[in-house]
Amino acid sequence: MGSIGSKLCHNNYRNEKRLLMLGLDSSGKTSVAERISYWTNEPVLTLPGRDFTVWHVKYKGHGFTLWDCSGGRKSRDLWRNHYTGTYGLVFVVDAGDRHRVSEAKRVLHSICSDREMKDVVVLVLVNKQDRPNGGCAMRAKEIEFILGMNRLRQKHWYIKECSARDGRGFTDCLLCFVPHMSGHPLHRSAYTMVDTFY
Ligand SMILES: Nc1nc2c(ncn2[C@@H]2O[C@H](COP(=O)(O)OP(=O)(O)O)[C@@H](O)[C@H]2O)c(=O)[nH]1
Ligand SMILES: [Mg+2]
Repeated sequence: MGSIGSKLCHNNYRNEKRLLMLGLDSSGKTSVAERISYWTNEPVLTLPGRDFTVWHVKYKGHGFTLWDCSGGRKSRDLWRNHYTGTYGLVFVVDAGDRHRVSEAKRVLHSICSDREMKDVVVLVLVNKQDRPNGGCAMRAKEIEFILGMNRLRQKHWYIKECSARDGRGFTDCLLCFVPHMSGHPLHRSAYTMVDTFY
């Protein structure tokens, strides 16, 4: 990790849990980060950069740093610089992009097979639910199957439908990252449940 990143993580915001927001380019990561920071209030944008942008958000008394990383092929090589010490992975998928969903699967499994990531809590956001796309936007259950979520070695993973455009699905989307909440069965069902607006 670069020196600015190190300072950010280890000095000023030592108690905050790092959430890495990853996924293919144009899946909606930046739009999702903006939605989450808007929804949690008190967002502070600390470090806008070319390869990643860091947001600080507070939720249920816990502080999180949300790292919105670029998803282009070249940028993906940089992701692993941020793996060590990561608490959670927010993996964003474009629900309308059937052509690249197998690429998304490869990328997700490659991230999750890194040993620095073996204990992270994984949240897959199936974004762009507002886009009918000929009526074939993929739903959470289908994505769960296509991505092979049950083959991840992470103990705690969740999947949630959302739309960064109209805001649906963001209520309590960070709940799984609240310590002592991950792994809770009721909590899991809240994520697989299809959310209505806001
Ligand atoms: N219809 C729709 N478009 C979205 C949604 N989220 C993001 N987009 C659009 O998808 C494109 C890529 O979004 P962006 O957040 O930049 O993706 P990133 O490359 O993953 O950071 C932009 O044109 C966004 O306006 C969504 O929920 N619905
Ligand atoms: Mg972006």
